Amino acid sequence: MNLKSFAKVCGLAVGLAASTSVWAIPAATVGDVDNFIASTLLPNSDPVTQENWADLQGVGDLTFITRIGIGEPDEDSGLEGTWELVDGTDDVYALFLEGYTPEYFLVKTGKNNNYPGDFRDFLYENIDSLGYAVIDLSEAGIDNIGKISHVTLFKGEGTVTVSEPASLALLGIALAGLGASRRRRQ
Ligand SMILES: [Ca+2]
Repeated sequence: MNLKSFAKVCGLAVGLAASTSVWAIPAATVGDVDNFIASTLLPNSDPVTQENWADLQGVGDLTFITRIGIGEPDEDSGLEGTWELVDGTDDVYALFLEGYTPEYFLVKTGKNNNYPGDFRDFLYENIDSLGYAVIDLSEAGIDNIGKISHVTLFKGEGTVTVSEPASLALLGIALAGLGASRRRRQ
């Protein structure tokens, strides 16, 4: 075998390895299946369009965080992820959310021919392990995992994060102020 054909065989081997991009991951690592909320067919995949629709699904006012590309990096965030089959299942998949812990996420797919309506936008509430999106394909009506193009992450409405020490300090300042104003009045 000459060098050129050896390089070709190597290239083929790398290509095969890359195409089997689904690996099994333990359920204990990724947590429970996240709550499927609603699906639709949006006119485009703009995050603003997605957020406006998500806001109407009874989950409060969501805020766009970022987007993770599947199979290729997202053009804006540069983030890329891979779905992994959850051990012991045949259609539950998990995606590591690149260190983000969103309360909600939207899965954007290509055509879903096997399901009525051909919905391509699927909204989930993120539960249990917030670092992973875990979805049941048949529950939502997604033909196969390879059809997912990207996942959009959202912050929930009730997540104004004030830490305990900070809120106690604020309460302390407020009480001190109240005390001071009472003393001035006397
Ligand atoms: Ca989760």
